[in-house]
Amino acid sequence: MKFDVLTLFPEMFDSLNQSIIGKAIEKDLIDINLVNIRDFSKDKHKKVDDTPYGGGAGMVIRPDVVYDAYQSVKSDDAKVIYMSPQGKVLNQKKVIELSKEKHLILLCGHYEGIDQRVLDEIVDEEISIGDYVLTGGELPAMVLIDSISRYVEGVISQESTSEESFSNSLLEYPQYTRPEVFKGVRVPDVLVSGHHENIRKWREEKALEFTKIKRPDLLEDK
Ligand code: 58G
Repeated sequence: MKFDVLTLFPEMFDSLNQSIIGKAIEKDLIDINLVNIRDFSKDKHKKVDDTPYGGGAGMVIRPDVVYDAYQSVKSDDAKVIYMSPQGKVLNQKKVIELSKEKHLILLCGHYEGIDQRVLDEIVDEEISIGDYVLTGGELPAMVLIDSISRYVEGVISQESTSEESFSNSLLEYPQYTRPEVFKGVRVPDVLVSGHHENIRKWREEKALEFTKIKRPDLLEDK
C-alpha cells in the first residue's frame, strides 16, 4: 500500500516511524511518502495561502500550489482523500474498504481550509475522523494510515483483525494476564479452567454485555 500525504507539516508524521507502523515501513509492507505543499509555491517567500474572497477570518490555501503538489504524485489508480470535518465519518467498514486500494493520496488542509476549486477538481472522497474541528488534517491522516495499515497483509496477524471489535458489530471481551490475583481480585475462573468451549461462551456473553452497557447504539438495528 502506497500513501502520499500532501501537507504543510510533514514533520508531524515522524511519530509513524514507531511501533507496528514503523515496523511495517521498515519491512516495505507500506510506503508513506510525505509531500510538502510549500515546495510547490512559486512565490519568493514560499507563500501558500491568501485571504478569503468575500472577507472573513483566517487564510485559505491557494488552489494552484495544491494542484501542483497533487500532479507530482498522482497515478491512474490513486484515490484522493481530503481529511475534513465535513466528510463522511470514518468507521471500521470504511477502513476495510480503503485497505483494498493500492494508492491513496491524503490531502491535509490547515487554517480555514483549501480553495474549493481544487477540491472539486482532484478529491474523490472527503473523510472525517469525528464531529470536531482540528487545526489541520494531519492527525486525521495519521489515524487513517494507522487504521488502514492494520489490514495490509503482514502488518499484524490475520487473527487480530478478524476477531476484533466491530468485525462482528460487538465490542471485545475483557482480557486478563498475570498476576492471577491483583488488588485482591482474581482472574475469572473460567479463563484458567482450560475448558475451551466454556471460555468461548463466556467471552461471547461478555462481549454482548459490554456492548449493551458501553455502546448500545451498536445493537440498535440488530
Ligand atoms: C472546516 C474547518 C473545514 C479533519 C477546517 C475545513 C480536518 C477536523 C477533521 C477545515 C480538520 C476531522 C482546515 C483544518 C481541515 C480544514 C482541517 N478538522 N474531524 N481540519 O476529521
